[in-house]
Amino acid sequence: SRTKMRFEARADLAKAKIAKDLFKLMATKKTNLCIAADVTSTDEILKIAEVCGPHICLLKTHVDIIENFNISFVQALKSLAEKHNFLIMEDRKFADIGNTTALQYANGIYKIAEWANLVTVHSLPGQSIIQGIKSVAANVESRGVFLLTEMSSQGNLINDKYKEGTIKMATEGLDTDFIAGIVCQSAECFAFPGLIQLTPGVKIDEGSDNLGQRYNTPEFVVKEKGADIGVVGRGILNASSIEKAASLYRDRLWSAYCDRVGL
Ligand code: 5FU
Repeated sequence: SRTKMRFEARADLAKAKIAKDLFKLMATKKTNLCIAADVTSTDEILKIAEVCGPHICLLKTHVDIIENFNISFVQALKSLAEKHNFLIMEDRKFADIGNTTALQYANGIYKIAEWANLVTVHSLPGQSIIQGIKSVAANVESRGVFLLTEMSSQGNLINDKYKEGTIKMATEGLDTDFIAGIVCQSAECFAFPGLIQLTPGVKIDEGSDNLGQRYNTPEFVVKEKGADIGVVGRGILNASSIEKAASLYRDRLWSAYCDRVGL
């Protein structure tokens, strides 16, 4: 099964160039930690990127929570991504028709297409949402999307039929060369080894928050649930030292991956 394969071998099977690059980056840098930089000032995000950069494969943003967004922030974040060798994902969870999504991706204040290597997308509107994003991606080789087939939140409405349709879109659709992976909670979601499983809801102290978020440990999500990349937000951001916490999560997630593939 895909969960027993090493990232290097899976890179060869990936259809999206950006997925190949991310698999290789993880294998070389020895990290499968994605930090969710959910803070509201550009300074705080840049500090997270500088301090945690050496430990992560991916930095995930919610750009619309930033209070003082500006273009020099984007330049600074891009240079830190280059310096520390990580990719940037904007967790926008697009969910509109292709034309509107294309405008939201490339235009407005944020111009996400210019700086985010990866974006998250709901499959709800159908194939046209992927086509819309792809149509305005300047360089298709350095861009890609993750489709959601499961959410970590309590009581979400995604059912089996929706999941199956989404996986079909990711593996048999028109734009498989632009789909890097799947955001989900379990290995059963898909079988194709060329897609990357990104799993949020990761915390050393399991449990939940008071707004429906549910957490599992790094070992559980990687070994039992097939996560290739674990997303950690508050588990790191609320620690007294974010640098130490990032290092700890990195070690726990990477050791779990090594155990899983027999490294
Ligand atoms: F698609 C999903 C999902 O199913 N659950 C999530 O929690 C995305 N997320 C994101 O991961 C969410 O928007 C946060 O940015 C992050 C989790 O942050 P936490 O602080 O670790 O709970």
